Amino acid sequence: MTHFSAPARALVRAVPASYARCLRREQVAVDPDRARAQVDEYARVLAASGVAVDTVATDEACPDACFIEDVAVVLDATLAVATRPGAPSRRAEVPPVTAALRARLARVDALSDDERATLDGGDVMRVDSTLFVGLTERTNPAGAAALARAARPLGLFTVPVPLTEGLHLKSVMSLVAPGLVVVLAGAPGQDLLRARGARVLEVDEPAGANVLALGPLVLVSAAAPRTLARLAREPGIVPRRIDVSELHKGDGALTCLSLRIPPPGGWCA
Ligand code: CIR
Repeated sequence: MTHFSAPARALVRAVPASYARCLRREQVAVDPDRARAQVDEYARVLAASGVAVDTVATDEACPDACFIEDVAVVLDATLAVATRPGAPSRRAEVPPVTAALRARLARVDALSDDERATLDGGDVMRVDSTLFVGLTERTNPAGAAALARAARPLGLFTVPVPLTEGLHLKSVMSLVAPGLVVVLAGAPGQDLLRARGARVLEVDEPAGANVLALGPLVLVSAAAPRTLARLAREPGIVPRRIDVSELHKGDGALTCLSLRIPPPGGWCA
């Protein structure tokens, strides 16, 4: 069985000027330049923590391109699954990222031949040998079932988590460390997490529910100071604050800004 690890590599994608037209549930104004600077800083923090960061060229025709996590699921150091994003406007993001993954992994599989199957990477949360998959506006049961088929040969068990609110599963919960998950208070699925042996830390800040675990170092949004303080009390966790406010306006958070590749024999958040 593979072990939890910091990523060896990460792919990021710069913010296009068209980010001003990104999908978002509240039509607040977004500033692409500010968002770009925040993604650049995010990439610098990953690199400073020892992750080899590669940038996939961005595309002005894809306003949401910086949310690269949604277009693939990296299952281990050898295999990724390219997704079929639930939002049709995001499907053109998939081919260039698939090509970048093909240059770095032995295999990148397509999700499914069934064109009705949709899956966003933001709906997939790995906790040890379980993949929790949000059933949301973006990910449907056929998409979750296709991922389950791809993951089963690796010994990964898939648990669907029906959600009625929140964009993605990882908008309301994310891995902190092996067996430890932060969850937005009141979010569904907590019983499913506990049934699979996970410990749940409830947080009361929406931006605190999406943290990025890079080994003991855990990135926490600057919009979630109470979550940062709570994680600082967890043994073995080193939380670090990072400002992604302009990405929050586009319904994004920390995990969605990169695709992480573990070292051989490892898995990562
Ligand atoms: C979208 O609506 O698809 C983007 N504006 C935000 C995607 C955020 N992705 C993620 O949390 N994994």
